[in-house]
Amino acid sequence: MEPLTKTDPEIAEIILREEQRQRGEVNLIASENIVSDAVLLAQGSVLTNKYAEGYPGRRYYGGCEVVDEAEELARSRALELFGAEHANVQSHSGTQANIAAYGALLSPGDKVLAMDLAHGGHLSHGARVSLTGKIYQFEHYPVNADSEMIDLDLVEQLAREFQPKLIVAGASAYPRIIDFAGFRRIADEVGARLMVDMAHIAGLVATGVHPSPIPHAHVVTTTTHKTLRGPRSGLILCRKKLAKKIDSAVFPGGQGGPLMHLVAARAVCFQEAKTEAFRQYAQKIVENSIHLGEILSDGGLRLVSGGTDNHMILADLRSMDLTGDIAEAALGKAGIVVNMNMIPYDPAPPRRPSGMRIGTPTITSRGMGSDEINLIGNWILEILREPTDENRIESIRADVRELCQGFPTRI
Ligand code: DSN
Repeated sequence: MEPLTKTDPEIAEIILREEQRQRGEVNLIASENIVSDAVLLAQGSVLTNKYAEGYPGRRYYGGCEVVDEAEELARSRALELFGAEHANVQSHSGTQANIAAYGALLSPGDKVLAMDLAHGGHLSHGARVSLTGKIYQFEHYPVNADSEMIDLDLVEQLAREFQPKLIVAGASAYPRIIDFAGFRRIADEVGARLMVDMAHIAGLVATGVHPSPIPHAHVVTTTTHKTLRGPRSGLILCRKKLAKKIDSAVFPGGQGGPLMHLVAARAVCFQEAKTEAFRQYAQKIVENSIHLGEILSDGGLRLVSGGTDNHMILADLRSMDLTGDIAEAALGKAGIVVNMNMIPYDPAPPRRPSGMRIGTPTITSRGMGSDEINLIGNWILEILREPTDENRIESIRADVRELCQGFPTRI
């Protein structure tokens, strides 16, 4: 930190304060995690100095022979970890990966069927405000109104009517197992390809804690920083016969030079995710999530779909006469960080939605388990019952700080 403190004390101080914030709060943002020092080191390394447009052995710059090795390692480790045929490790983010996958599989104006953003999908799955929704013709499937789960009969019916060229499975706010084999059956029936965006569950997939989409999908995209606990970046896995199209859609199709420090950090993350310790970690994420869901549900908070099978819980705050913005702010004051979220068939607007999303990847990385989940669950319930009780919130804030002291954020 010293060179940074000397050159730029303002940014150094911001980084230190952010580290303190992360250390002193219970982070329940479902899409976040904390990376290992090994990932941090690779990410903050001199590899950031290198331009390497192209792919290993076929670059547009000299001096790439060393970083080539990093990319080859990242690619081969990704293949081994997920059992895929081809990996592209250059997408800067999940959205970039999705844009590249569409570019490889579709022409502008082609039809795509994906999950509705308001039902748990993602902006880059064809939301009107996203470039993806402007370039391609998207139709969206909702979840079943009663079960609040993906209804493959409904997906099939929509697919038959709409005749998409591509079906997208995957979500950013969906707490249940996704049946990728079922999606593939529907794709085959209507002559579409299947793309799976497994960004949220990649760490669970890598460890067998969630069924893998790899045997079923033509293309799988993901981020590497959520349950997979790697650097902030994207990854595309595909069948060999699509390799050239995918690689060309990433570079030069949508990006210039890859960020080689992040390519190396991905390699580190894939290495870590292969271990038995990581498998146990992924298992524990889900155990913690189920346990937290039970406490909240027993305390009167309605869980969308009735529970969870993965790392996240989607809660319907109408069961406590609250909206997401109010809950997020009240919990935030106590150092419990969540995000407000739409719930399926939400009658409320996105800035004041009826739900909140809660995830356990970060607290599980910090080593929290059953005892801590009991405390956190009960604090959440207390705050949701009395979100304006500033005294109680302040005293819970102190308890949160004390709890956090025992659980490091550097791993
Ligand atoms: N914004 C991420 C999430 O929170 O799920 C997805 O890109």
